[in-house]
Amino acid sequence: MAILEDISAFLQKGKAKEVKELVQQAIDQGIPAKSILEDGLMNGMNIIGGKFKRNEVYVPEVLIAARAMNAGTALLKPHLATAGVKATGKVVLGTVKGDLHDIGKNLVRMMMEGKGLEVIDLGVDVSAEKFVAAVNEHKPQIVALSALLTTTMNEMKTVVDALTAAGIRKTVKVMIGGAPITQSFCTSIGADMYTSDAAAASDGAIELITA
Ligand code: B1M
Repeated sequence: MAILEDISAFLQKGKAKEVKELVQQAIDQGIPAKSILEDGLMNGMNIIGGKFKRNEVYVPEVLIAARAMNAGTALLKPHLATAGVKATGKVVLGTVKGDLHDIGKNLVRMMMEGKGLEVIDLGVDVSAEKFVAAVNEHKPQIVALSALLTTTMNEMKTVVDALTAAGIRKTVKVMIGGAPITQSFCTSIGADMYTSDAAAASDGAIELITA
């Protein structure tokens, strides 16, 4: 669909204003939010990611593309909320220490909120100590951790260990996700659930809360 290709193209150029306008138009045309996200916004971000890897673009270009992505996903938020199960529950969410990637985490938050969960988003570069403090303060059923770098994924184990050391590991389920994360990594660090995308994360959270 031409409009989705345009969203992808403008996102790659970091044109947040145009991305927002086109995402709104696509919503108005009745294109499903999932297609706008996956075939428009995420398509553009994946192309930028490939160019970044091949050193064809650099951090500034990726940053402005990420801003355009966040602007577009914000508009999609009410439409991504699925009409299905509404649950009550609390999740403490964050990107682990040393890691500044927040687009995937923000999608996880939106999808979880869409399921009726209260999400306390601690942001990016969140230390294990901050996660422990947030669990003590907010008493969530779930701690959800995101990491995009192979150099920061081990911080997830630090969080699991810190929860154990604080004597509160058994009070929460730990969910993890992000591009380098796998089920075997999840098992190896003693986390409770790995999911590969934001929609699966929100379904998984409901599963853990209602189990
Ligand atoms: Co970064 N970066 N980056 N980057 N960046 C990657 C991750 C990289 C793969 C690019 C590459 O080389 N191809 C690479 C990592 C390599 C590795 O570790 N093996 C990389 C690198 C190296 C770096 C820097 C080190 C670059 C540098 O400075 N030299 C640096 C590190 C900074 C830091 O964090 N300390 C860096 C910086 C940046 C920017 C700041 C410029 C920017 C981030 C801006 C922002 O987030 N606000 C950025 C971006 C945008 C990317 C790419 C291009 C896109 C990431 C993204 O947002 N994807 C990325 C390449 C790529 O992924 N193709 C790359 C879209 C998003 C929807 O997907 O976040 O994977 P994702 O989320 C998915 C799933 O993973 C999952 O759900 C989402 C889909 O529904 N998910 C969860 C995520 N969290 C979850 C939690 C869950 C469950 C599912 O449960 C709790």
